[in-house]
Amino acid sequence: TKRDSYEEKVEVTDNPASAAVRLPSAMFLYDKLEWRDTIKYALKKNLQVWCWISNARWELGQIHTISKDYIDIMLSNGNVHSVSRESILPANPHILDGVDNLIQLSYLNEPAVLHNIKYRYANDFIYTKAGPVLVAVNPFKEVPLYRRDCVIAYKQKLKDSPHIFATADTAFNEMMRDGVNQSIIISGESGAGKTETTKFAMQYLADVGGGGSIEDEVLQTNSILEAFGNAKTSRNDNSSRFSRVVQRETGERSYHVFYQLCAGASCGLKEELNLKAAYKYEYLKQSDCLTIDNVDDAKRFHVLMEALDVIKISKEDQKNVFSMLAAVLWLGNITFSVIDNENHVEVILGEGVTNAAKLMGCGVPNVMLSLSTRKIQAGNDSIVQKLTLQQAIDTRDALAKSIYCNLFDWLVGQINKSLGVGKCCTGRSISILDIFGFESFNNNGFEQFCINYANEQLQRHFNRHLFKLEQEAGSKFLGTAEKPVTRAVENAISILCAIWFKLERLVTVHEYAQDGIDWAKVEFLDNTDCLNLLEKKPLGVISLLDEESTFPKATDMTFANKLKQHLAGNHCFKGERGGAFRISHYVGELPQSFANNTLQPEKESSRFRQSSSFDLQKQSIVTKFKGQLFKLMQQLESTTPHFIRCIKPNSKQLPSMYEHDLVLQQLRCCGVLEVVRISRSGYPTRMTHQLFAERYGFLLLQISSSQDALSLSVAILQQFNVPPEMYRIAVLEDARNRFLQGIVWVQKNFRGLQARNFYQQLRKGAT
Ligand code: AD9
Ligand code: MG
Repeated sequence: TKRDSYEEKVEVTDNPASAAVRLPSAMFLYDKLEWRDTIKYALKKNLQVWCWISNARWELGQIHTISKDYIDIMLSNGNVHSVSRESILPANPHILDGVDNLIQLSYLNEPAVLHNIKYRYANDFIYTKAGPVLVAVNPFKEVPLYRRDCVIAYKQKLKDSPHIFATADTAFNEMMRDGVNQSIIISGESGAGKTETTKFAMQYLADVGGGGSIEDEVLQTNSILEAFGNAKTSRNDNSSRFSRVVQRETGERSYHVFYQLCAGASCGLKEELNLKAAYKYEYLKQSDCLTIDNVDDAKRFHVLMEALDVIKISKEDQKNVFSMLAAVLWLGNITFSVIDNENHVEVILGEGVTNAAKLMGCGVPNVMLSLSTRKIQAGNDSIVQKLTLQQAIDTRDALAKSIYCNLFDWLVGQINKSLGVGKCCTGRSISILDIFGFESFNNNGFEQFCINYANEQLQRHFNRHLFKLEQEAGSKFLGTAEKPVTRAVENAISILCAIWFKLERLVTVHEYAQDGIDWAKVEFLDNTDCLNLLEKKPLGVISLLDEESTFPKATDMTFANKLKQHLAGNHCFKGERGGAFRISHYVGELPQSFANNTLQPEKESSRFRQSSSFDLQKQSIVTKFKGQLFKLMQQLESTTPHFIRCIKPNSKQLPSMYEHDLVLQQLRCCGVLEVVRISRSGYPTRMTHQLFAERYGFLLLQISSSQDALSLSVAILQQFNVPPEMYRIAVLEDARNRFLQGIVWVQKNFRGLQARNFYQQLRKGAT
């Protein structure tokens, strides 16, 4: 490309130290200087300067000339555009194309980040670090990154490029070294690759953690969890889902296991369960989608049965599991007839109710009564009330969901029992959380409400961990001059980590002060107000939803009015517009539709709770969800987190396709850009004096008499008015090298206590 050919042409002859330099390196420095002066300087030196120009989408251009108000940019097609200074952003030099970690970019702007991720993705490097966060772009094809040799390479530290194995390895080592539980938190939107990433993390951990039969068992659990927990949606053929047993969008499927059972059960099993083909069941046929391309449900059923064997679920229990699945399917075929002009109903006696009753082990009359009436407690008496058609349908569906939910919980319990969870000798763990990211569709219902609420909590965890801890460590360091690293460092490796840690903190704090970015600015990331809006008692969205769902006459509009009345004061509540209320989430304003959506699931569940016949669910869905989320957050708080953000490169689920806007929106959604900005303020560019002098020496206006690399470097920095603190990094780099050499020397010559004494001395020396 043009840039390549340009670089070939650059020859720098006015400084011997720069003989090897072939790059328009002025760009490296010009974000530290007045931009126009820098460009002028570079142009005077005949250097080409590249920038991003906002032209429908970001396009790379070359700065041609610069006048008082405009800058002329030449695009790749040769056209020259006159633009204002504000509409361009600096581009990174070619040498930084595809860096491993985004913090290494000299210019950190959206087009630069997008370009870097795209560049790597095009070369099948689907992983990139964004400071401490791992970004994983879904390749939508098989990539040769997960073979056993790759596991071994990471295990033996022969490789350290960004990879899910590297992250899993770090978690494992930190658990072993510090004795602290770890968590790997994987988020991203539907189809971004969270579950696949989870499986690769499990593959790696199962290998380092033991291998052999445990590994097999752990990996087999995936087919069980996926059969019962995953379904085809419009965004992902194998989407991890919940609550879709009774209803879903056209073109989507219910949980895989139902279709697998119908397709793969033996003749004997089919007879026992009175099982029919999938299209005979209302719950399955309603969405007009019974199969998935390239997926053989019958074959998957056999894989599932093998996995159930591996985790030692007895044949009898397996049959009970299948009976419950068949019971759910038959429940869906139960119909009602209206018996009076108040719309009260009776269950129609047909194969639906007889089969469901048989499979559930109940009498047919009992089931018929339970689905068409409810008992209400009035003082000491209980009154039996007939249900209307809608109430009866809701009760039937709620029972089906509840059976499925209990079955799923039971299975998870069995899996844990079989894997001996909790019986591990050290009692330490690595938790992997595979969780949907923020979602916003045209029509955001109750499901999106819960998803976005969970993400808001996770975002707080993320912010707290990355920003607040950074801030605390920084102020401690500044305030007391005490070393931020207090943990006793036992071996050479952790001493090394400690020094790096200190280095990061030191520079971070300095940078913030230097650039006038006070910590308060980072506070805008704080999402406490949004969480208050959602969960404050008694006047938060959740409490109000809870309350409203118990009123039989409540409608979406009464709920809307209640929200308006009580929440108008919170700036995250954006009021009602077009049949939706809006919540200002961490990632922006997201509409929350009313229409039969938000209130409806709660009303359904409330009715179900009031019915004494099936007293399976005691809490409202949202309260239960809140409780589960609270527990999850508590569990996460006690771990060292490792964050992975999965990115979907296109919405077509196709390989080699990169949609800029889609990627950008996801990067913004998961706060990657902020993380990089914050992490980058630790100035990650680390170069030896020699390299620095070689790279930038030719920029010196006055040829220095000294040939010593450090003096040359300092002269360059001074010429460009780079503040003196900027090259403290170089001094520490030296200290690091000396220190590393020292460690090697000690390791070669000493052991035990003696070695430890030397390490202490080395540490003091390096400090
Ligand atoms: V959902 O929120 O559960 O709907 P996920 O979990 O984020 O979603 P999933 O892991 O299921 O997405 O990935 C979707 C599909 O992308 C998979 O079925 C694979 O076909 C594909 N994928 C994802 N990651 C990889 C990968 N590392 N290598 C190859 C991948 N294919
Ligand atoms: Mg998933």
